[in-house]
Amino acid sequence: MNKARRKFIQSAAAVGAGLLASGKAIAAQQEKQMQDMPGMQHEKKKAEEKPVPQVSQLGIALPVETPDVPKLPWEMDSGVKVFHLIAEPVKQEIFPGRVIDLWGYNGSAPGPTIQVNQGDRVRIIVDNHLPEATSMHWHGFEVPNDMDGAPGSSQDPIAPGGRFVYEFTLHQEGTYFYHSHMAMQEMMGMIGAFIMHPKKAYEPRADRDFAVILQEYAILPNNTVPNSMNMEFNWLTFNGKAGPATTPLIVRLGDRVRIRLINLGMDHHPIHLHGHTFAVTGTEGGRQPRSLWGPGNTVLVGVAQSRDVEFVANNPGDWMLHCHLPHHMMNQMSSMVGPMTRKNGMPAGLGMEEGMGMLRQGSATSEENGPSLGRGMGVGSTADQRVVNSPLQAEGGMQHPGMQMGKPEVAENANSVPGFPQDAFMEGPMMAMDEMVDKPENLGLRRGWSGFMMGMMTFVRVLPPDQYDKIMELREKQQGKKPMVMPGM
Ligand SMILES: [Cu+2]
Repeated sequence: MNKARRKFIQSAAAVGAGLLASGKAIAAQQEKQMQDMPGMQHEKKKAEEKPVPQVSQLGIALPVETPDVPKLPWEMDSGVKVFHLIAEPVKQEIFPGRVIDLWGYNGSAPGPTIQVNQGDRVRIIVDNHLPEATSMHWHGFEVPNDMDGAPGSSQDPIAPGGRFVYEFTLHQEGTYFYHSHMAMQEMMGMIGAFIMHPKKAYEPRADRDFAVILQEYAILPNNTVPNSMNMEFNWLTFNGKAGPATTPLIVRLGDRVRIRLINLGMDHHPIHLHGHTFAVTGTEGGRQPRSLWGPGNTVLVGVAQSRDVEFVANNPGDWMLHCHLPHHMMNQMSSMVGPMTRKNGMPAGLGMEEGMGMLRQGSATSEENGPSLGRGMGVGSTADQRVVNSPLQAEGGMQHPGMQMGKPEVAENANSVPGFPQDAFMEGPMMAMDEMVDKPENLGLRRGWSGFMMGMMTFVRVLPPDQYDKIMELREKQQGKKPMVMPGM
């Protein structure tokens, strides 16, 4: 190993360690590097005044923002951009107070976002700090076979404590991603965005460019480790956060906005945007020809796919952006079991195990089990009784710090109406936690908004310039501070 190379690896290791130790220092370093990136100076200037698009701006890349996910810094080594990724266990707070055990990269799941320019030569050092072997696949990259990261065929798996150095030249452009090529590791969070900016800027030019990674986890109550074998998921995330902990995408009224959606999991996600009509302008294979840009407001992002959507944010307001699968708009979904009542005498399911759908014998629709998967059928069932510490009890009862416990709005005859209450029905004013997820991007949202935002859900906030600038200013001030605090914990 030559001197320069050794020096680099040492500094790269320091960068890796720094990512874990000092978010602030790294943020400053990233800031500098992003400034060096073509287009960043332009981005800075934009905070003061919205520039008129000029021909000279062609060829300038607009950096992509991945809310809640760090950017991966790099170092130059004789014309090669060198990145360092550490595969490791990660404690990820996906929701206030809900810290789960995932596997990711450099302290984050999803891993940090890599941004390069078309034509760049990159070297990516992958260290394995997992207790088992891993391999890194560059999804959709047209690279030499021995750089593909297919364990067993293109390389040996990277042993625990081991390292593999990937190096290739990128001739493609678009929304790509990297991920572990061990299937179960994918289900533990091991993916990150890899944005290749085109040599010649896309037309029409976007003002804001975001990346959102879609993930899902099955975590049983009182567990912190996802069940990677499960086929139904109860925690759905955008960039590693479940609503309302997701960070809204902040845009100026009139901006042209690009959102890059990336999906790697067991489910396909129909992502829907309120109040706007978009076009799908790119896939995991790069930019789509313009002749394919049909109008839409929902895009199905299949497993292993990416979809770029673009629209002009011409409709002011706070607009939901979410997966439209009903179960993916919920948090911690599970069948109703035990004493969780909204009113006296709610028909509950059977025991914990049956209620969770973990059958020991018989089929789910059998005579004995049918009614238990979910809840009982009988109107006025007395299978369950109201308990004094129920969080949903109307007369006050238990209070969670930071949560607004409103009175559940339930009709007097609610229990005599077939279909009430719905399983896992937890939306509403009593679940609001505006203060717990307070951050600049949420400034000015309607009070109680957080009670209706769950799972794969966030806002695209289309703001007038003064409000936009205010949020950006606040965000600048808060940089490096932990945005989410669980009071009393
Ligand atoms: Cu979904």
